[in-house]
Amino acid sequence: MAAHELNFDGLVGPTHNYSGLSYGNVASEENVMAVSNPKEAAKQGLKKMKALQDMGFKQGILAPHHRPNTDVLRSLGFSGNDEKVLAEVSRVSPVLLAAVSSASCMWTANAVTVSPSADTLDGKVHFTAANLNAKFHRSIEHELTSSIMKATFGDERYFAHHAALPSVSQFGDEGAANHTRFCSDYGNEGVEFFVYGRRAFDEAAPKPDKYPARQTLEASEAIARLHQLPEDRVVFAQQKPSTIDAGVFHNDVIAVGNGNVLFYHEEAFSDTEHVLSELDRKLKGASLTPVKVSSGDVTVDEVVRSYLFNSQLLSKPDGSMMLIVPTECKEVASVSSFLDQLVASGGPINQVEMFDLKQSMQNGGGPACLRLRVVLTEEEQAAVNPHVMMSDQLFETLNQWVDKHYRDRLTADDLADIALLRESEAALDELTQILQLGSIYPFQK
Ligand code: SUG
Repeated sequence: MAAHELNFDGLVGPTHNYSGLSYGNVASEENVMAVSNPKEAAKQGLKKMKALQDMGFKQGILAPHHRPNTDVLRSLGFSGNDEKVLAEVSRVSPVLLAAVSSASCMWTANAVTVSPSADTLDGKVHFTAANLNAKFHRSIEHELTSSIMKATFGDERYFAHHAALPSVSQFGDEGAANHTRFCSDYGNEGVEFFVYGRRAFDEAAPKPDKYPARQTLEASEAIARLHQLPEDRVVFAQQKPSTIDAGVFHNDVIAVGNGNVLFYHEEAFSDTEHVLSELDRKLKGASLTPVKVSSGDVTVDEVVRSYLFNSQLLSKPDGSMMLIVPTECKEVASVSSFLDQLVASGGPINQVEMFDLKQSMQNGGGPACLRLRVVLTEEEQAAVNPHVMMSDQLFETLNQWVDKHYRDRLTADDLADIALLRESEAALDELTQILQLGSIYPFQK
């Protein structure tokens, strides 16, 4: 059955800030306390979405979460009205205030794992919300993420939604950032590739020494079971632990795949030869086309600085592929010349487009972090909430909405400002009407 890939980008929320909350994510740590610009961040994201839509790709939008989340603070013992809770938490624990204020849900590659209907035994599209339990500020995302998913993909005839896995580190799950699907054509049965950082129930198994491995094999296996993926459509592989220690906190910072192409760095996986042959064997109707980058061309350190692999690899109508990369790729000389060679090489990737996503990049989120890929048949597409799909009109409306509600400067001190919380609520209330999401936020109930 004919199917397409749709990209759903996270709209950056009004509290976007730099709080250094993600140990192991180099950009997040380096930019702690930098002044953020939420208005610019939201507009940079919208610009990428619109450009892709203009190029003929199908583009959707996922709404931001309400922040600061004072209910989470109440669950931690802060009491009273919002003003009182904010004043108290900023006095006793600014880091907690930062955590409940993060706009991190913008990185929708981490929101859920999605399996298209061609891969699943019951023929439905399956979604599992990621528990994101490696970082407190992200662990508070999954409940609302599930509501937003259900408001977007609501028709139970086509879509099956699973709650996040148990919120313990043994089932640490970071969503689609460690999941890639290969196929001969989007509508055909594919092979789903799960990359994990460690085995949770085997203390002797290899794992990174310095930084946390956020995704476990046990979590990936549970998702494959929930999504009813037969063994011959699944490959599990370990990310090389040394790359996690070098700042590659998700597989999507060192590899990206689309169709039958895997664009990867030679240091990405623990056992590359085995990974490539298993993917090739399980991929039906096509052979795997690996596009390797060696350390001699680009070092792992340069990978982390440029976010070369945190790119979107998109199929063009003629079957060739385009790579959407952040402008940081231009600033790292080896990466820039590698990309020139890649386009000239006659391989499957023959076009590179750069986008300025600096506001998100300074928190370690590139083009691929900002989007969730959902492969849908035409019938399934018709069942998606049409009001979240990008259009010329929606682009205009959302830019005006950002202009009306967003600040262009935010520091750590501003997070305690009750006016910021009220501005954010007003913005999101209006957004639920624009995107026709219903009353998804607790402050609307
Ligand atoms: O989880 N950064 C995010 C970036 C997520 C990137 N996603 C993918 N690679 N798919 C994270 O580390 C930083 C927030 C701060 O420091 O304020 C942050 O959460």
